[in-house]
Amino acid sequence: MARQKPLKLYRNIGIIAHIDAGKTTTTERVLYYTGKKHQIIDVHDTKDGKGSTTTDYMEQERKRGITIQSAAVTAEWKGHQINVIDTPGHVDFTIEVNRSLRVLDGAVVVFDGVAGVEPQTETNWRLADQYHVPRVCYINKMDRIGASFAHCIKGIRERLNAPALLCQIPLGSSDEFVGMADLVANVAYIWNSDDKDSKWETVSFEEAKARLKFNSTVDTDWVARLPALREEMLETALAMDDDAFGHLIETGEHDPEMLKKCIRKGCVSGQLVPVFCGSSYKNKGVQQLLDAVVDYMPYPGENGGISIVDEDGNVIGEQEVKDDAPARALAFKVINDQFGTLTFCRIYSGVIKKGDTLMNVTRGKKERVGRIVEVQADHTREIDEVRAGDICAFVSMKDTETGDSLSDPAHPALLERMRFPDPVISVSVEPKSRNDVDKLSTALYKMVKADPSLRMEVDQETGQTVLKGMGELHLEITIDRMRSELGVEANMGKPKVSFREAFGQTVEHIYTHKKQSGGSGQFAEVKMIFEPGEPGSGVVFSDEVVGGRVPREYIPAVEHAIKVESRQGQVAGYEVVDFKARLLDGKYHDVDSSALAFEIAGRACFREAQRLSKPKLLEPIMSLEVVTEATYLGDVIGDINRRRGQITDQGQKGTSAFVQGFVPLSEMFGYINFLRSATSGRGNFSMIFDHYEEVPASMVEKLMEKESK
Ligand SMILES: Nc1nc2c(ncn2[C@@H]2O[C@H](COP(=O)(O)OP(=O)(O)OP(=O)(O)O)[C@@H](O)[C@H]2O)c(=O)[nH]1
Ligand SMILES: [Mg+2]
Repeated sequence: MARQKPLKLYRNIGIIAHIDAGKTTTTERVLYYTGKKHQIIDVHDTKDGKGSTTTDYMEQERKRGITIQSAAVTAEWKGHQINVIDTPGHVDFTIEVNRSLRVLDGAVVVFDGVAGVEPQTETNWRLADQYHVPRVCYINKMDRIGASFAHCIKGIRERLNAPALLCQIPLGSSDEFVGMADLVANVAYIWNSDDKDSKWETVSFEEAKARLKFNSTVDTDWVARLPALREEMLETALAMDDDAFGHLIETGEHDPEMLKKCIRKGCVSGQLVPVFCGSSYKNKGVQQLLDAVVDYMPYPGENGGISIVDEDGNVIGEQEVKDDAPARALAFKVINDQFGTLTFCRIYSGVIKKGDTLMNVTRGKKERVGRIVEVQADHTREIDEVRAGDICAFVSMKDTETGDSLSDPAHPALLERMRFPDPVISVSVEPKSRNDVDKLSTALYKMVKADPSLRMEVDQETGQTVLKGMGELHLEITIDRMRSELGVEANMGKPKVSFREAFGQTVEHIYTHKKQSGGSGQFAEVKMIFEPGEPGSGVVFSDEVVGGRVPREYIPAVEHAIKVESRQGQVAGYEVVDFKARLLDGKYHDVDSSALAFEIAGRACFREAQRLSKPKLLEPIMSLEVVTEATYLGDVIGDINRRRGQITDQGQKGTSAFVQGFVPLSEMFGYINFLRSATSGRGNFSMIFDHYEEVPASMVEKLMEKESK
């Protein structure tokens, strides 16, 4: 079968933002206006069980009115196929944004018109930077009291450091919000009702100025400045093309098609970030936003292909996005439920048909493509083939995990890998009933396989199963989903911080393992240097033995010993991170040496060396932002200081006050309760993992005592 739609008519986009900015509400409008859906469900209605939005269909999402998993939907707009992924804004589910951005070609970043740039907007923005994803901004909720376009733009320019290009200007705000001026088309759109089917009127700037009378002088001023703002936009946009810019300067004129081309060029290359506005809830601006997606967001491959890497992650080539090439795909999400496994993939090149065999290059295993489905939130539709640029799911793949590369077995290639965040918090998990012990570990294994930001471990001392994740909500939801999706009930212990350990200084150490009991003995000696590494450098082992003083065959045993032993450090049994272990020298015995003897020597050498290195205990430090009324700010700041926090900024945000800073996670459990009572319920906070820092020596004992309770 030939390609149904040219690649140029595809858009794969993500909707990303801080929690509650209105991503799901906007996605719901996209489905309605593109004719995919005949009614709109609002997020806040879903709690009463009246139905659910298309993308927040999971039980836990409906109950809480938040998005937890990213969900994909497809819509048609002006002859284009738009694949949209609605992502969660809550920090605990960042992995969902991470993996979506990895495979998408563009993103619509949604802002709450009152709050402007919020912490998770910043985190998601940085992720999009990392993956070079072109963006447009959509200032939503312009109908809310306190909405300020100027405040949002300031945040986009200053906090996100983004080259914002104002393509629209709101007409009014809060209950006076009636539409927007389109600086590109040089006209204004005015709605006279909030109804989802109401049409807008298109008028000139002069008419808009004559007709609209606002109570707010700020809003009136925006309308007065429209011609000047348009000039500014023209100059910035046309500067993307020397000829077009020269023509504008000489004649004061421009070609409207050329203008759109320039904005598109700037947007796709990341030199410009076009800005739009509206109120999804009041049904204003979503159709215009869809036009912007078609006009300015890249089609698959327009922004370059996908990097091909070697086993160490070094880029060794690029695969263009086209059908006429070996099949190459990246698995970005795996869902396991009672019905089986769905492996979501983005196809970068080639054509993959039902019944084909692919190579999982990451794991060196072949996978058969049984069935292929197109996913619409919680529905699937069978299809026969997929092509470059498509996003689909393969049914019942066996070994493929998130981040794996699949390719034509005759032309294997590894695609650039995804990076996953480290979990910072852990809980012990126990089955509710004794009979469920086996069922629990199988279920946990499935949850961990589906979510790369979750880890499962068995505590070597207590035998307890420990689940690690991004935050309290993440772990709670995981346990709850295990109940609703896999039918396994479990109890969760108190959440604990994932501390870490590190070498305090470089240590050289020799350990001799010698045992003579009866028959054959054991003998191994290792001389090693342990050096603390940069944060994030991981555990590196280097074999520097010369002259066979430790025979080749025993070296892997020493390396293995270090990897295993470093999982439980000498300060308090936490994982030891970021160090280099250099095996310099050693001794062996022809008869008594063995891999086991060298492993024992390696482990003991590590333990003694870490103890001698003045080891450090590290704790996760969170970046915190609290938004509340100015009167409560003093109390909030005092409390942050008491929690060993450090204030980095404070000020005014719209009508509210805010404070930002760093606080150790171990001091932050149950913070929501404090904030509620300290601010009479008028405070909000968000907290994101920032970095690990050494626990002050005076605190180590106190913290460990608290932990063991
Ligand atoms: N006034 C107003 N409220 C809105 C608008 N858009 C969304 N909301 C409301 O804001 C709340 C959050 O909306 P969602 O669409 O769930 O936000 P989200 O960005 O998907 O949130 P998460 O997925 O949980 O991060 C809901 O109560 C919406 O009804 C808007 O344009 N104006
Ligand atoms: Mg949502």
